[in-house]
Amino acid sequence: MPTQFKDALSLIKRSEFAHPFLISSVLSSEITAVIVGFASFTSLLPAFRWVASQHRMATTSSKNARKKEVKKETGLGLTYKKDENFGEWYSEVVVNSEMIEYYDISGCYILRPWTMAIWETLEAFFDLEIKKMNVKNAYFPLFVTENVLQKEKDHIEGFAPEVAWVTKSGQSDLEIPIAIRPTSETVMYPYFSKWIRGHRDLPLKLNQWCNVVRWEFSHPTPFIRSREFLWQEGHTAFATKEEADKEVLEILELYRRIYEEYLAIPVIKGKKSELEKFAGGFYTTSVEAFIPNTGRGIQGATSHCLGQNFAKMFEIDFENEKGEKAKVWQNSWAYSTRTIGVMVMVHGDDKGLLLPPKVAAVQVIVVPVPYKDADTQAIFAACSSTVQTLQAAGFKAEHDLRENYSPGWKYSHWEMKGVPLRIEIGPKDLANNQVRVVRRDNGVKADIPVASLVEKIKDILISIQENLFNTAKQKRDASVKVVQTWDEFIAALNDKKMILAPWCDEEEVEKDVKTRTKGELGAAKTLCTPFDQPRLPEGNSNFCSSLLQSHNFNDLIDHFVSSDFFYRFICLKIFFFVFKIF
Ligand code: 86X
Repeated sequence: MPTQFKDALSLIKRSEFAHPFLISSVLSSEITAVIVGFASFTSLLPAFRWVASQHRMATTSSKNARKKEVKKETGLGLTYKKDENFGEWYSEVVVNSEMIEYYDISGCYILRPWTMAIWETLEAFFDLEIKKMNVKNAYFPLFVTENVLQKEKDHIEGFAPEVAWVTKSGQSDLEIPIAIRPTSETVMYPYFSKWIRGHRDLPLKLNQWCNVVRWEFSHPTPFIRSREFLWQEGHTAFATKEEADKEVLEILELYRRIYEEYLAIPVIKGKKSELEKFAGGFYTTSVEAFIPNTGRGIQGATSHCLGQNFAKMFEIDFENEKGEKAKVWQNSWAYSTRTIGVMVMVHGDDKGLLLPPKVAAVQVIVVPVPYKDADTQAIFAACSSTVQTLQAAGFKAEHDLRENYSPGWKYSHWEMKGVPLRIEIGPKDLANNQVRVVRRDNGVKADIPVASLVEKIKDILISIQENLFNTAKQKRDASVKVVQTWDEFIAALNDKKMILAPWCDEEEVEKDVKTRTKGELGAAKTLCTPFDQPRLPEGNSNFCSSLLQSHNFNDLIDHFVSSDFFYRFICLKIFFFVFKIF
């Protein structure tokens, strides 16, 4: 391992989701198929009971262990700190905030209501927007036969070990095993071929909200890498390349809005390199986010132009206006529940989850603070009327009137769950006709007159949403390093930076960077060529040659110097970004 990576690696080793791209081949030969059996419900009952009892045993013993641990620490808080043990912190936050419950199949997680509320908010936004674009929802089957799946051999080949198969029904083998969809190109496109005849059948724009299964072998992480996940997959067909190109960017803009406007996470829009694009497609665009704690970029969502590759394989032809036979131009695009994992990682802190108001299931939690001799009933009534006023004004407000928990316990509980704003109502507030508000993002407290409740709460929630985005952007921007030489590149990589590096768009250079940065846990890879290219400093004509010289690409320099140059971003072990020089 190159010594310059020792530091970075020690950081990575402590982080649980850091391994992924690196050890993917280690286990892949062990299991190549998943067997799922069907059986009648009654014959399965004893098995269900057994699973249930095992599960109770497991959760009870781990609960006891956890109780002890937590007690030792803060009473109700987290055992791990975000900056000290990011991987453990993440697992603890998603569970303690009641987003995720672990399941007895590795890589599969229960998405609890606190998670699903966020997913549904994103879904409602995206679904409305694509309907404005005249995309229609459909639903295609979960299963696909081997024949159909293999139809598109080239792109399936690399993915084959991830495909899960159903091979049995009860005790008997199925005549032909059927695969569970890892993505739906092969499921849908035979029907695109059937449904598209003439130019009047175009464009065909379908989307489906569904689950997919990819039996990954690298370290599973809730939301970020799970074996079953939820997504939307859009699949569209056009008569012309121009229409397809336009849609790719329209969808990418919706993905940017999901991250920036809803999840308060800054992303970089750009184009994937040939090496990193979806192999079956023509070109791939993406939004890329950054996780400061790991120093890694993470692909947020992708919008592909498939060109006519799939049209050739699946014979998706149409008669154009001139009466000639032509092939359609296709796109596909997806975002998944990974969005939620990125949100947890970017905004969460040592108190737990931190939800942007726009996606929070509860935006305002109202907690009564009854002192000994106070009029508890009046305080409870004030809490109820506060909730009513806020709900009537369109806010997601709830109260926590449970009498068996102290106000302090409730504060920690709702902080752990990431509720952006807390309202406390005690005797003094009642007397002054005010409420006390406490922000989850910065802990700032204020007293608000009941008369101006709605406007004030609105302003504060907007301010929290903005603050989360600005804070995340500051951290992201501070993690971007523009490099000029290979030495700077390596230094920045070890410093957990996302790197903006010049690149000539040559695959050899990209592969060479991968080889040179390879350690036990992986290598740097390109993230994208950002569409927004930075203004370059004056007199940078040596920029690329400097990188290339120290890179031992002397033989290529003449060629590169005479061709277009690009700036690229490179990020710790995994990514580089590309900036084009004009
Ligand atoms: C790539 C490509 C594409 C539609 C999208 O990114 C947007 C929505 N699909 C997905 N991909 C695979 O094609 C794939 C195929 C198999 Cl068989 C697999 F097991 C895993 C896969 N993972 C990704």
